[in-house]
Amino acid sequence: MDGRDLVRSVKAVGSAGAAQGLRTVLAAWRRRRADAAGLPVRGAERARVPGPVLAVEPGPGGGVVRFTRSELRITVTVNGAVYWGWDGARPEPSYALDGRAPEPDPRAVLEPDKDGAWRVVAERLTVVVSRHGAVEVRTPGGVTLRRDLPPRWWEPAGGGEARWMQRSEVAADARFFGLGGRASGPRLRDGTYRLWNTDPGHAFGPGDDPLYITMPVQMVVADAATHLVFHDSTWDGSVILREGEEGAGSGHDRAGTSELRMDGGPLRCWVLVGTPARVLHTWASLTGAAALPPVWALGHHHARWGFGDEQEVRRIVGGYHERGLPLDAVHLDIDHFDAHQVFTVDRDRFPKLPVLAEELRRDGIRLVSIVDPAIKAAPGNAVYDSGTAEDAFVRDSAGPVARGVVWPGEAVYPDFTRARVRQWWGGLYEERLSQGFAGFWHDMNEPVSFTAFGESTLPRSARHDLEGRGGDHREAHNVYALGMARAGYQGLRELTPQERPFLFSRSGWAGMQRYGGTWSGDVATGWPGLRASLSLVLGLGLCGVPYSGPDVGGYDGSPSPELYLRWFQLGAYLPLFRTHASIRAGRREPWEFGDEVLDHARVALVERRRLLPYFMTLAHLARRTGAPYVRPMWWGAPEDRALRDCEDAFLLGDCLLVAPVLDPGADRRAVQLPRGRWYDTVTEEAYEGPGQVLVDAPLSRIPVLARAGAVLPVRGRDGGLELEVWAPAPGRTGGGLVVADSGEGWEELEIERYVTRWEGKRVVVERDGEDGPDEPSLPVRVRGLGAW
Ligand code: MIG
Repeated sequence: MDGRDLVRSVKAVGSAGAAQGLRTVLAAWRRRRADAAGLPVRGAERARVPGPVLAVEPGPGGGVVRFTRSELRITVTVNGAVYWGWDGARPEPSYALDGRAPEPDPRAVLEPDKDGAWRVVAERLTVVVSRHGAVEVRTPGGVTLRRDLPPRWWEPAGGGEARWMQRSEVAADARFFGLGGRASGPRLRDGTYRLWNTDPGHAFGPGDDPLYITMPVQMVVADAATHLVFHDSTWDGSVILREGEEGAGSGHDRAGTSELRMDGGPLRCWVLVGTPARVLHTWASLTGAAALPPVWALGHHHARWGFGDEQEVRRIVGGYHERGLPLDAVHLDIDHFDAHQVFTVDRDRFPKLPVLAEELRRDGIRLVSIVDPAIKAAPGNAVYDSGTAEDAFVRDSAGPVARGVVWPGEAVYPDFTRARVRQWWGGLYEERLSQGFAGFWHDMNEPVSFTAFGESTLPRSARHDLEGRGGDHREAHNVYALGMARAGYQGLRELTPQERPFLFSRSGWAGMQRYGGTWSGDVATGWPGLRASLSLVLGLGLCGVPYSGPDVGGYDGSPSPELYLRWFQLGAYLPLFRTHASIRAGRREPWEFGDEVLDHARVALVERRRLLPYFMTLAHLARRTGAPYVRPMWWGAPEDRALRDCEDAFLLGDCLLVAPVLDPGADRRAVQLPRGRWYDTVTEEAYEGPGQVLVDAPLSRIPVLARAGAVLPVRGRDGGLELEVWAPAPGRTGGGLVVADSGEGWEELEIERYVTRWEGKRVVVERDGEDGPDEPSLPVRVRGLGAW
């Protein structure tokens, strides 16, 4: 036990009582004992590399290249992705893939290359496999995007899981993004990034890594092209990144490197090449479309750990109403449970939850419930009893059900890697629905078990079903939350087939977007935490998870009025817009920071409501194209180096550029503009990109710029849909997409295309139809004309 562990155990004692503190000490010992008995001992290991090539066996979309000590299976699939697996690994089974891997592309063939190498030529890329097993991905023009050196395995002499390592080189100008939710990004600088979903156990800042969602997904952006690489292994590991360096024309560039070290799992990977939009589209076709949120989930949410009782919830909602502040959802945390037990209600403090829910619903406000996976290990607890009857819980390697410690005390964990358990768990949401809840907030699913020392999770030796294959927590840990999300989503689909499930989850893995979104987790209150919030949302979006947002105001402590406001203003332009804080933190209601903050927060809330149809459209586009709502500045121009390094602003869809204030004391800020004309959406002043400009950022607002020619759907004063059109630059045209969704149900809606152009001194807008352009049926408001 080191000093940090001690502090942690003392904190656990202090925060949850002496009994709980004692439990965490016991749990830590138990965990250590379980792993000492249940994990294979790492004895002598044998290192192995593929060795020289022996033969090839062409097959659909590529084939198999045999080396003396391994074989490499390569397949180019019809969606333009390339897959390869060492030791003959196949793409399935996989927790990331949405169903089956796509079909091989019959046009891609394995053929001899120079020097005993082999290659597969496909439409969007060429893969070259060297004589010793280096794998290069090249653009059709022949530029190398990525060179994976021959891998190396370490095999336990007595058999068992092999560790492996693979080192890759990328262009000297390349930048790394992704790897799940990282607080220090979005650009991932030199360092080690671990792949093990982790609750840091305290409010985190940019220096904390790893966090709740890790994914072996890297987005690599370079002059020649963008590519995404996904190593499909759920095991613990780490990625060591080093950006390259350009020799300023001397010809002595140093390549960027990425080294992946994994404790196990197949050595297999997917590489997707193209523009950022193309790459994420392909990624979505592999891992599944993002769940479509109901429109209310795109509004404003207010949460807190510790509302305490129904009266307090009414007081908060009343506070929003009295001050004319739009509110769409209220979240109840674990304090509304009976003694912290999931799927129960404290009837003393929340005696009539369904009535409260109904009242709120009449005012257009939904109730969202937290859901923790761990169940109090106590006969008489209905969920424990039914789970025991189902044999639903994770077991120790020695046989008995594994126990951890969470808020309700000693707890057991459903094994979400078993289909039957997911089915059982999904049914439990019926109790939540009967209490009036409309949305679900999955927490503590890394999963967490409080321990006085060692890792705060289940023993690595704990057994999981892994869809019948059998395995332990080393393999199941990173996909625990993914399985929980799948179970919840599927359960809700069955319980309320007419409705779109709304679910977001703290932990997850590649493919989690199929079931919902996520949030920052316990981001530390402070300016660095504000910056980390944006990093998380951007990075997750580039891993295919488009819906997320921070705890506005930060999770702990008390933000200054200025920090709170700047966080609120940023949050208003992120997919999940939620104020939330710890039971030990200060208030987060917009009126708790003085009248000036209240007025400015109201403006942000009203603007968010006005933009709801635009957010809804972005949700549909995310689902259909894989493009996140919140995109890095380089989205449309990855070759623009200044944009590639811009981390303090983002594009919201195609139409808007948001430049949040991330530092105290600012009343203007520099913005790095992509090419074209951009209008300040408040002053309508026009700026010309590319290049850097200074824009006003008074306390009353953060700069939001609209792209010249943009057409976006907004809510008009009467609540109806309206088109906001920004005048195209002189001689230019523009356009935009609209999905007119009322926000409920499953109807497959059309994507409406609008185009705009100058006609003499007038800006005209037309709807692009099959039979040619048409008058738009929606009211149109043209802006940006004053700039002339
Ligand atoms: O150990 O449910 O990240 O949002 O308020 C803390 C109480 C458990 C952590 C979540 C946070 C939530 C809190 N939870």
